[in-house]
Amino acid sequence: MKMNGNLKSYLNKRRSEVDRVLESYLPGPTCEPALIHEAIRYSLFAGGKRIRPILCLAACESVGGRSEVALPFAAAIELLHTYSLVHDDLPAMDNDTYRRGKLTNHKMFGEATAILTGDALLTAAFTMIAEKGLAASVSPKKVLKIILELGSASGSTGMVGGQLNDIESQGKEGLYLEKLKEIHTHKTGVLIRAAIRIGGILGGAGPKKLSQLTAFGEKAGLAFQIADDILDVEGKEETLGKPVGNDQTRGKWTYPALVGVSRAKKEAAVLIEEALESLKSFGPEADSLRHIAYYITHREK
Ligand code: GRG
Repeated sequence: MKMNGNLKSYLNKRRSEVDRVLESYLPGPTCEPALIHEAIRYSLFAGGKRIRPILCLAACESVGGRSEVALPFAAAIELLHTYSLVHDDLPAMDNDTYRRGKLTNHKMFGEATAILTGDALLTAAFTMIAEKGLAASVSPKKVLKIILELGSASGSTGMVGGQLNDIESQGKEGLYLEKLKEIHTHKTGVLIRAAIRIGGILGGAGPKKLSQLTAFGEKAGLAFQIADDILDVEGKEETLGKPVGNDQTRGKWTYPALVGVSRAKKEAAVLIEEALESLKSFGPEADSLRHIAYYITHREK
């Protein structure tokens, strides 16, 4: 199914806003040491969808907030996400050659530089939040909340823990759905949920709205990874910017491996329905968020 024109232009507009903020925040490619800044920019501006920052902005709008306020914080989430991709591609992890249609960071710059690129991106995410938080009209308490959200989502009990379980489970017997859900939720879902919660916090959500956004983020985050699993089976290499079929070759635990593509699609669709249900008390300000939920399971990359 094709994306509708309004959603496409919303995503394009938001993506260029995020890119503009990142472009002006980061040291230029000739700033010393030039190699690290070139390597950071290489992976960051390789054509990612910017879905996490866009979800953050849409969540901010959904509770009546102004997306300009959330923009620098949303952009910082992309720095952290790009670190995870650069490290995920390393020889010690997935050992990938292509990402976002280009050679992976370590293939381009060498392993040591790629490790440092990831480290620098992760550090820059928190530096950017602190720096932009100081400059913005956001209260220090909110800035601390954002740091807490992002730190706990990406650390050992969040994304890093999920990544470890993903690696440990590869090629192992005894695959079962609850375990797979747990891996997917931690590896991918928690950062997506954090992006949405951060948007909600910046938009001024009260406890009830924030917990509804959290429920939305949990469902949408898991659906995002199921869709990623399906794209590895059914996607097109030239659209995805990386080879397909990698998960199967590596003996990864995925939804299609466990329940088949058709049931995986149904599970993802049910999760999106449930995610949308969490937003039922939200007004039309949440329409962008609703449309992005639809996009999660209908995207081609
Ligand atoms: C701490 C050494 C160390 C490594 C961390 C945590 C981690 C490595 C990697 C994260 C795991 C990961 C890559 C999960 C997959 C999530 C996923 C679906 C990534 C692709 O995201 P998209 O589709 O990609 O948003 P673009 O390119 O559009 O940004």
